[in-house]
Amino acid sequence: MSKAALLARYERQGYVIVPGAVSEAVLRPATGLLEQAVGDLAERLLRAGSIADACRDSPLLTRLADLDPTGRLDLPTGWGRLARTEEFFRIATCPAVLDVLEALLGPEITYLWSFHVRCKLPQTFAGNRLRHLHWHQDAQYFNSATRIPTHRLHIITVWVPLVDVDERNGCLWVIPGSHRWGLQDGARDEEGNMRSAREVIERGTPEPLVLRRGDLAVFSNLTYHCSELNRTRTVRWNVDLRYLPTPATESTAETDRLARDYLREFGDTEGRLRPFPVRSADPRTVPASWSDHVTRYQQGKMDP
Ligand SMILES: O=C(O)CCC(=O)C(=O)O
Repeated sequence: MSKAALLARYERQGYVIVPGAVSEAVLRPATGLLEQAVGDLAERLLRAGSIADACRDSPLLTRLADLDPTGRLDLPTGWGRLARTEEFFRIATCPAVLDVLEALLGPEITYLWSFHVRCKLPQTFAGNRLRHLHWHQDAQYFNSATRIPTHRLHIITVWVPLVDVDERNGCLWVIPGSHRWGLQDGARDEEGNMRSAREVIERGTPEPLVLRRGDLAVFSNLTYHCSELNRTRTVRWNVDLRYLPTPATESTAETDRLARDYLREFGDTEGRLRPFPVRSADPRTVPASWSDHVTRYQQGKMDP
């Protein structure tokens, strides 16, 4: 699809799907890291006597679920620390992702360290915070975490499936056109997940984002989305990443001013995880590699 067609579709729907955007060469190292992390967890649980079998032959798609056939353990659903690694950095900065973002955000793009590496466990699992994520706008999260009215900024989420996803294993759903409704009221529920104050599905027709590994789902901070139960025995793995246009330093435009405040505040709250440019007409501002990024933007304070 041309850049203009991508932008037109995104502006109409509030989201786009980009099939086959990310190659195995980019995805494979990150998946390998996850396999290793799940393997380490399995060995720890085995040593602690919490499980009977480390399921060493199980693939990433099922291993966590296989470890705990009765779903009684409180297995982790967030693996975000892994995102602070070269393997996941390569997904966040891969040209295929940035080309899509350039079509939607323009040529100056900043990566926000607002990322998740998530697994949605089968619905029967205890302590599964990702079991059912209710309808929300990402701006509802950003606004509740900062003083800045971030819904006036254009922040994009890139949702990268690491396994094929559909209605059975808890894919994302979106409400096309909901990005034009403006910011809606919402609050965190008892599990810390955002929930909208009003029933939103009456206002639109939800669509499932059926994706294969390598595809991308890209949506705005105002687009309503949710994910439902994983009704399979497999584990739904994904990464989600966030970006915004880099504000012009000298500009007095309101969005540039808000974005500068937001980035300053974001940097303060996250400390080590300072947002950084991933694409620019001035390539000197963009880290050329993971180690360049660590040196220039993490000030040597990386301690995942
Ligand atoms: O991955 C999910 O199930 C939900 C993700 C989500 O809400 C997000 O990426 O903003």
